[in-house]
Formats: sequence, structure tokens, C-alpha cells
Amino acid sequence: MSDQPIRLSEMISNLNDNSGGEAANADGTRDPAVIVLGSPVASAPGTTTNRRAFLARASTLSLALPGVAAIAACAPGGGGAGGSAAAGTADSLSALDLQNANSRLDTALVHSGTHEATTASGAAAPFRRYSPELPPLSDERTLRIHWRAQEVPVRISESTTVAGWTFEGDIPGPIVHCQEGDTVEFTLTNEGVVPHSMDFHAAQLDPKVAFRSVVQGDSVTFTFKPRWAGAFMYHCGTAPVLMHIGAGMYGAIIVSPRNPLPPAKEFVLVQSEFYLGDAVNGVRPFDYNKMLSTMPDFVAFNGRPNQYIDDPIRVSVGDRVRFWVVNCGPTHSCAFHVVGEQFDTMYLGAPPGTPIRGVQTFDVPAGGGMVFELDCDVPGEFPFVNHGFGHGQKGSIGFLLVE
Ligand SMILES: [Cu+2]
Repeated sequence: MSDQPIRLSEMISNLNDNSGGEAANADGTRDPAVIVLGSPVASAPGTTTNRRAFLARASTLSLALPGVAAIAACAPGGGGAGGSAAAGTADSLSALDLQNANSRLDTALVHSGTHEATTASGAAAPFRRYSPELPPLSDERTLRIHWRAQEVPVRISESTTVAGWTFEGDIPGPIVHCQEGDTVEFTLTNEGVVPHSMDFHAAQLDPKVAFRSVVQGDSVTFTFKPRWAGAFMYHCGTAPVLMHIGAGMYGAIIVSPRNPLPPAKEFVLVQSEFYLGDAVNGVRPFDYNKMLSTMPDFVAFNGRPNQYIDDPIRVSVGDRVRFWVVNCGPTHSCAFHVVGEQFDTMYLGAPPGTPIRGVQTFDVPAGGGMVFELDCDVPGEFPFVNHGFGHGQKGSIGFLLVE
């Protein structure tokens, strides 16, 4: 392959050179575009701000989220909440009503409890390769899952740590593997500061009830039975959804068909975009205005740009490989392709129904998932890429090593 990925060090250097866009204060300093919400346990000494500063920065958050007021204003009875948050005074923030069942509204509200905002030290988060292997199916046909929404720093490369909003402390969240017709009993407990929620694309539920937002310390529980096999996204659906997905609250739920597919080495690839501001204490906050501009700094498979360039996915000659590709966006598609190979089979919808034969590239839309299969009968180093190379070059690329 002739195209070489831009190295992260160059990308970050370029970003730092071109990261203007936030207005300078009178003293020449610049405020980060979004609030940095760090781990309650990972704050460095001396970095904890007082409550007043937190609320002041929270009002900056509201101002940096022009969609919040608009979204709230569109919702029944929501104009007051969004307007109050946008007004940005400490009094109005602390007076907000958090008992709002409409998940589209809740992120306009900032928890007024005793929590103090912290900026976490980026040094505390180690780099860890995200394992792409599909976890084995449980023997149980009822899955009981209890996850936490956590606002913690996540290292996405040796040189970049982000102020993540996460499920279970990682970006993406854990891979769920179940079978068509299984029962999934799911609970989310919110350990974060702002409201969060969970939306499984593999479920059919009233979203206002099951996918509702919960505030810090509260939990939401729902049960569903995936009707269709396939590669599905899950994500936080709290408004503004762009911010919550863009800050890391997403992942893959893989639903295998009841009649097993032919044996294969199975891998899950979650594509997503990263829109980042300048580092604060070594942690780069997510930048909502950049998300709106849809020009990502990085695009990654499984949350780390280029991780499978540095540490490829390895299989043996003769293996059949099945990629479950989920595109969590939040915005761009993934033109999935393996350089030097062809997919003998892909499934646009639920496998094993209606396979499409002989595919070179197929676009997986944001919020979608598809299944790609190939026989690895030729040894070599095969790049799997987002063939939309403006995004592939930003990190959604890796090697499939056939040995
Ligand atoms: Cu969220």
C-alpha cells in the first residue's frame, strides 16, 4: 500500500499549530471550549476548583453548546430549562429541575450537588490496546449487565489523553455479545456529573422510558430481546446526543444468529471520530463546536488512532475472518475495505439472510453496523481501512497480518 498514515506526533503538532478558534481573554489566556470533567478519584493536587468556578465553567459549557437551548426549546415544556442553562448564572443553574423524564433535555442541566469539577491529570491514564476479538457467547441465554457511566480520562495514544465520558471507563465501552432472542437485562448507574443514558440499537423499547437520562447516583434498568442478528451500536442518548457520543459514550453490541455462522476468526471494529481542544493538565477536552463543524482531529477503529498499525490483528493462512463493523460516528461514514483482499460475503442486514457476494468496499453509515467476511488464503500484511482516506489518514486504518 502506497499511502502511509500520518504519524500521530505530526498530527498533534499540526493540531497544536492550528488550534485557534477560541477567543483569547483580555489577559491573553484562552478558555477551553468545553468543560473538563475528570475522574472524582484522579484529580491532581491543586487542580480542584471551587463550586463557583465550576458553575462559571458550566455556563461556559452551555455557551459552547449552542444546540442545547435549541434542542430544549424544541421539546415540550423544555424552553425554560434550556434558557436557564444558557443564561448561565449560578443561581439559575442550581435551581434547575432535574426530574425531567425527557432525555432530550437533561444535558442542559448541571447537577447542583456537592460535586466539585476537577481537571484530571493525563498521566494517570495508561495506554491500553483495545482488544478487537469478539468475546465468546455466554452459555446463559439471559445476560445481566450492570454498567457505570463514568467521566474519566482515557489515553487514546501514547501522546493523547482525552477527557472521556464513558461506559465503564473506556472508549468505546465494552463489547456485548449475545444471540438473537436472548434476554438482556441492563442497568446503567450514573457515576458522572452530568446526566447520562443508554440507547441500544439492538432493542425495541419506548426510548422515553428505557433510554431516559439519569442524574449522578441514579440508575436506569430495562430488559430487551434482540430480534435480529447483526452488528449494532449502543450509545448515550442524552442531549445533546452529538456531545455525549462525541465524548466517548458508545460501543458495539453484536447479536449472533440463532443458527451459528460458519466458524471464523471474529473481530469487532468500532469506528468513531475525535474532536479535541487544547490540553488542560495533559488532558484534551472534547470540543462541541468542532463536532458541529464535522472536521475530526482523529478517526479511529476501537478508540485508538492507528493502534492496529502499531500492533496488527493477526490470523493464520487459511483462516476465515469475520469483521463486525459498527460505525458510532458521531457523523461520518466508514467506507470499509481491505487492501489486497475482497469480501466474498457481506451482510447489509441480519446474517445469514441475503448475503452480498464479491464486495470491495461498503459504506457503513454513522449509527449502523455490517458484517464483512473473507478467506485469508494469501499470506501478507493487508491494511483494513476507511477508504474515505481523508478519514483513513486520521487513524481509521490497521493491518490484518496473515501468517
Ligand atoms: Cu452521556
